[in-house]
Amino acid sequence: KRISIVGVPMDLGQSRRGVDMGPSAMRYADVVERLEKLGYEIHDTGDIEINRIDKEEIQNLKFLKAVTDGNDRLSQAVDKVIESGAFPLVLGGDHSIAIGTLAGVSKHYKNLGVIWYDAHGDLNTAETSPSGNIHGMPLAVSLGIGHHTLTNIAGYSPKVKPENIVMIGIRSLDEGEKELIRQKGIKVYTMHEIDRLGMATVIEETVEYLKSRTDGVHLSLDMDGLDPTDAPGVGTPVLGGISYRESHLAMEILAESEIITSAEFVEVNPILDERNKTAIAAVSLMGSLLGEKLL
Ligand code: DIR
Ligand code: MN
Ligand code: MN
Ligand code: MN
Repeated sequence: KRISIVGVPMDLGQSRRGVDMGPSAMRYADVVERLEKLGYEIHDTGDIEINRIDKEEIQNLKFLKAVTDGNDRLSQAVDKVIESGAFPLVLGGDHSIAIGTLAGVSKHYKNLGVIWYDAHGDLNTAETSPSGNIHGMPLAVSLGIGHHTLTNIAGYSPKVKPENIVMIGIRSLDEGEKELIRQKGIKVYTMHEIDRLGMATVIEETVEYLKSRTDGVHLSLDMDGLDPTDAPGVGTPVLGGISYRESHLAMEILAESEIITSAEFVEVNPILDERNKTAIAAVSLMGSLLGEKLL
């Protein structure tokens, strides 16, 4: 089995500089060595080129051109990885890069499933966004909702159907995002359901739900889905999140299920971190997702 790592040093989708160093921080936390130990052949393809083209904001979309341009390159890189037969593992970078990852992945599946592990919904548009930050928009864009330069990356839209999405760890939503979730009937496990049902049940239900209706599942894991005590190195922390242990359990059950066909780990910001704790946690979760076991 082969894994191709794609680094995306993107920090223009949000307002805290430094998340562009996320891929370096995860490499420094030995992502390659850790996954090699599991018996995979690892190919680190290096980083996607990100160019800061524009400074000004276009219609409440900050750095639209630069984000579009980088995601366009990312989608081509991910597409190539899948064509080569390897598992794509994308290292962010802010969450705006999910636009490019999903554009590269989704064309290879008739019914791609997406697990969105995040404190936030990332379902804003230029019209509903309080910030103009594109990292708050990638799931909407992938549904075909948003600025056409973003929705049309890789030349097709939408990349995912609302009924093929499961959101986990959600605890911060803007009004427009709440409306979109209700209108599209997207399946959501907020922190309330995680507390009430327990993570094991949440993930078992998620697997059951996606297994029957999809032919591949992408995991998009925003490290701010975790509680800030376990993942302090993120730009938009929200109290009351998923613990390190619950996250490991989630990854282990996903590994057993064998439904995951691509993954990305985003929003690791080493400038805001404590001794690379968040990158180390991310790499540890990748280990569990890809089959690591104690015994
Ligand atoms: C907020 C924050 N909903 C926004 N979003 C974040 O700017 O759209 N997403 N932090 O990860
Ligand atoms: Mn292709
Ligand atoms: Mn996010
Ligand atoms: Mn988030």
